Amino acid sequence: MTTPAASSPTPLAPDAARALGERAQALLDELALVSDEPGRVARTYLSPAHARSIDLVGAWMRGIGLTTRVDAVATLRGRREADAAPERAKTLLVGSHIDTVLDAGKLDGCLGVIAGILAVAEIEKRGVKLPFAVEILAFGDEEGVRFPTALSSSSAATGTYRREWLAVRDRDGRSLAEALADFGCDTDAIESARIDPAGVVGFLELHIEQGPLLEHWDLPLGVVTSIAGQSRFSFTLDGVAGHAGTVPMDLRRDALTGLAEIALTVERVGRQGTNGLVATVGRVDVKPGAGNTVPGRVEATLDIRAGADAPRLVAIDRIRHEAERIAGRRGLRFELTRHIDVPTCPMNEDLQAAFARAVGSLGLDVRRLPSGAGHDAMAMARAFPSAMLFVRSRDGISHNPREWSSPEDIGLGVEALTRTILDLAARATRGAA
Ligand code: HGY
Ligand code: MN
Ligand code: MN
Repeated sequence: MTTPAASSPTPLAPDAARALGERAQALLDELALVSDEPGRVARTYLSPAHARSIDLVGAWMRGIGLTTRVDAVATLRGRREADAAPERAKTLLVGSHIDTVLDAGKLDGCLGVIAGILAVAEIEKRGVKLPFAVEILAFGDEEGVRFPTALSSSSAATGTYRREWLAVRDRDGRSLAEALADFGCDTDAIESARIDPAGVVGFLELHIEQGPLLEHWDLPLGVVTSIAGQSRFSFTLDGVAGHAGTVPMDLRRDALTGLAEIALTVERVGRQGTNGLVATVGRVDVKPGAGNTVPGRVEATLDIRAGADAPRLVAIDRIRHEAERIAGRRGLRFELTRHIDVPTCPMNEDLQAAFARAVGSLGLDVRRLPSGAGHDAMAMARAFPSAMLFVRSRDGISHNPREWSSPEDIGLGVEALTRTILDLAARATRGAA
């Protein structure tokens, strides 16, 4: 659905959009250098790079006058008090995540945090008084790369943290509880990270689209209608390791060839699904991993998403059933463990409308689109009105160092976020009048 631009827009001049976007890109470039691995962006939850990113982004927040703190699950929070009656004012939450996938781009998550900082700086520069506080949240565990959790830090903000997550382990065998303690977090204080919904206006997240639609429509921005539900699993296949030179083909119980048949089944089920169903085997560890040994064990991941819950749940059952049949035929033991089940999440209509007004005020047509990628807004929507605005991704690429958005599009995204905050402030002020 496309809504035409506002009748009397106040577009941002291209050079102003570019300048604003270049300011954001400079910060994104600096943050991208904070990595756990040389030569590529890899910043996982509670890692040394995560700690350094908190220092860097926290300094940027304090540099624009925010007070900062790190909560019990290592979320960095930067707060600007309301200009009127701060003691009883509500809070508008703005933010995204600063953890990354491995060999990541520079924008996924980080753009939403940096855009929040630049938006508050713009509001200060324009001298506009706000009737609510603004709190910028930099979540540390959206991607779920190090631990088989996801959205754990934004879940803590909404009081939906699951304490069983504390027992999950990373690939080095370190538990989440141990990693939080190593980071200086108090796992007994996790409940203190919860934000009381009674005091919250809502949650706004600016994020790259990570897909091809805005580019296809030749639009810089788009308002998100809903976020695809997702289910994430790990699974193992156990056969028998053997000598690659002596075990005849018909006597093998090869875990890797079993995995291969299951991975092709996952792809086929994904292709046959509806509502944008996607199914992915993203990581495979082959044991013992020697070239002259028939693989005896495989540990892998399974990620299934769709724009509606029913097709996703049907696909899970089909994949489970077919994988069990393949494993049985091949003499393999198949074990599937579910780690994440997040239902399809509609975005708040009023906040969508606020984003739409801001985009329209820039003289841009307003297109609405679903998100296939997961976001912290899915967790935040459990407790607060939440909405997202997408910035066009070149070639729709993300989770890849080639991830890129133009400075003009980024600048328009920051300006749209700024105008959305101002729109909500004006409405809150009128409402209070
Ligand atoms: O996997 C996702 O959808 C997100 O990038 N964490
Ligand atoms: Mn993201
Ligand atoms: Mn991501």
